[in-house]
Amino acid sequence: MRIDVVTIFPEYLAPLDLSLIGKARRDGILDLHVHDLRTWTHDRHRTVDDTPLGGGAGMVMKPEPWAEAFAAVLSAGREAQGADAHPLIIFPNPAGAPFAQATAQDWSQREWLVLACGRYEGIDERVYEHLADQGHEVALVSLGDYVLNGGEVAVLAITEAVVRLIPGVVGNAASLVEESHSDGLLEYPLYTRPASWTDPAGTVREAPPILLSGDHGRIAAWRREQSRRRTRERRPDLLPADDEGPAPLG
Ligand code: J9T
Repeated sequence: MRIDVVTIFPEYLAPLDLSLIGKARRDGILDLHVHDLRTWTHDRHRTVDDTPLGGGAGMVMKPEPWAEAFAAVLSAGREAQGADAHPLIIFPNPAGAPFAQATAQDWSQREWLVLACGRYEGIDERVYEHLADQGHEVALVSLGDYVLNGGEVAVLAITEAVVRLIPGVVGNAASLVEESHSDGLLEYPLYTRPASWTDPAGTVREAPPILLSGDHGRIAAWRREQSRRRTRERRPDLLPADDEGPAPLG
């Protein structure tokens, strides 16, 4: 997979050299290019923003550097990926559609993603219109209902969520199937040795005995019930509307 990131803070993306993502790059699974938007400014101050037309607080990112950036990045990408390569152009934005595990699954199968980091109040709307007019697929996605100072942190999160799903990036494929959100429920509680642990306050804490029983059928049923209970308590919005909860006793 090729990923291009356009930002005014290329150093913000330095963590993408680390851990599993860094290894995917060194292994040739991920071809990542980070670009400084200011490359495509032409004034002495390398200006990327201006005041909002119509008035209001803050600054808006100017369309010209973005249009030039996309022309250059898309043409370099086509050179590398082949003339018929089609990028998905992604703008992290608090007003976007929710980014979820299903989105990550979908995007992990694409050949080429271009991630564009907005700063200030946002990017001039005509940039999106222009890209769509050029026939590009454009997606605005939100990580949740809160505001960040810029798209960079969202790009780190999106890149990690997507790249770890590419075959060969996470060693144990089964761990991708079992984790939270992969089956629409939250993950069950996890335990490791020692089975009996005395915490620093002196309290003895036992792992659930069923996990030591060796009965894989009962363990699977217990975990499923724990997942359902946890999801009901913390994220009822993830459960089907007709979910009844545990059967009453007696
Ligand atoms: C500037 O970008 C944001 O503030 C942002 C991006 C993606 N998701 C959010 N919830 C916020």
